[in-house]
Amino acid sequence: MQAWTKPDIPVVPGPARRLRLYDTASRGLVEVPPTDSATARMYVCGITPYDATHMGHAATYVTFDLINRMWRDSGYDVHYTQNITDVDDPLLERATATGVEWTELAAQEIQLFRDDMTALRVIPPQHYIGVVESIDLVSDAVEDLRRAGAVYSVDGDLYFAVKTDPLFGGVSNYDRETMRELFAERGGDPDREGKQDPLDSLLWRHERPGEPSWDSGLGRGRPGWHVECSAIALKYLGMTFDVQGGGTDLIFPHHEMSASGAQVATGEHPFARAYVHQAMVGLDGEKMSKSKGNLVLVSKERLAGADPMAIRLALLTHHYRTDWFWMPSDLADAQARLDVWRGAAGRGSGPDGAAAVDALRAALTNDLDTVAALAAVDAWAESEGDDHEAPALVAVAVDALLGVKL
Ligand code: 5CA
Ligand code: ZN
Repeated sequence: MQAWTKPDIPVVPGPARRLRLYDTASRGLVEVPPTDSATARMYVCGITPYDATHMGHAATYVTFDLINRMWRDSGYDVHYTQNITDVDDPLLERATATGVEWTELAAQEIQLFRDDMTALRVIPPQHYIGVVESIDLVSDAVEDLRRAGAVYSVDGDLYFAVKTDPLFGGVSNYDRETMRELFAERGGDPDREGKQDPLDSLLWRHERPGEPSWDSGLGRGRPGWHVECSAIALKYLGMTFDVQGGGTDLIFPHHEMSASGAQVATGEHPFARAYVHQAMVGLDGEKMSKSKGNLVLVSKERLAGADPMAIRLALLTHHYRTDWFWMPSDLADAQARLDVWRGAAGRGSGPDGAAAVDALRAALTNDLDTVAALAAVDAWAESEGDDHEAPALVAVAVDALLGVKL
């Protein structure tokens, strides 16, 4: 699938710093990629295209964009893959409810997402991969699991037996009770009769009347959710890539299951060196979600005249590991900050530019501390100085590292 337009990414003078990120699996900070690697590999779970990009999605993709930018600043060759869940229950349900062809709905929403990402200056993945274009890849991945003895059938639907992975549970660290609850909440079927373990997850859904399906060696049907991400990540990045990313709502079951499936299929581990999760953005006291409909949409704000750079700055105001609620005043506050920064970047001189850039790098490489990063730029913008190169230098760093074009 075609991704979107790549923004210009200027090179920032001065020494880069090594990025440390919080890893959900080991519950601590890790440095990725390893020091002897020239490449950095990242997989971020993409959208299910049945509604427009909301601020929660945007926060997620901007967070992983910062990782991409910090790695590039360090000179890594970044390999970035993102999927699109362009066939799944919620998409099919929405298409039926609104009387739109499911393929049409997906195509529209994917295009809107591309436009939003372009406006927000998010660097596109090299591999932007839909499930519909990956049916053979996914069915081959299920075959690999079958050869590993990890697959069984319930009335023609194929399931992954979690007991075949001795490391199952190692991504989320949740206890079984929590896993069961979250599994039921997030698309799983713990109570289905005939399963060997309530947590076993669907790999291949046998064809149903009125649903799209494809021929495969597994019989006619369509892929389950988790195996799509393990199959796409393994093909385009390979095992033991650096960062597996998404929102905290994907920790379990999605990232747990994708990692397990890949580990059992390959006999290797870990799936990813770090599992990085964006906290939830909400509205009016609840998680922003397409199913609840409590959305602030990037495209709507853009149409209403919001500067995409102010939207991006509003998202960066919060640390990615803190849940937060979108407030009506957020955009105006971000616009005011952007105006101050733009004014400061347009001056003839300012305080020490190299020091400001180093403060920015120090904050961002410290587990993407955007709160400290924004404070560093504020402090620079609000003071006077006689460094004539500083305004241009800081503008370049804010563009390359924060993705905010002044
Ligand atoms: N297609 C799957 C992943 S394979 C999916 O979760 N799609 S999604 O459209 O529901 O979400 C897209 C991305 O946005 C995911 O990484 C998800 O974790 C993240 N996300 C969804 N809602 C929020 C929210 N309210 N706050 C922050 N991130 C969110
Ligand atoms: Zn995914």
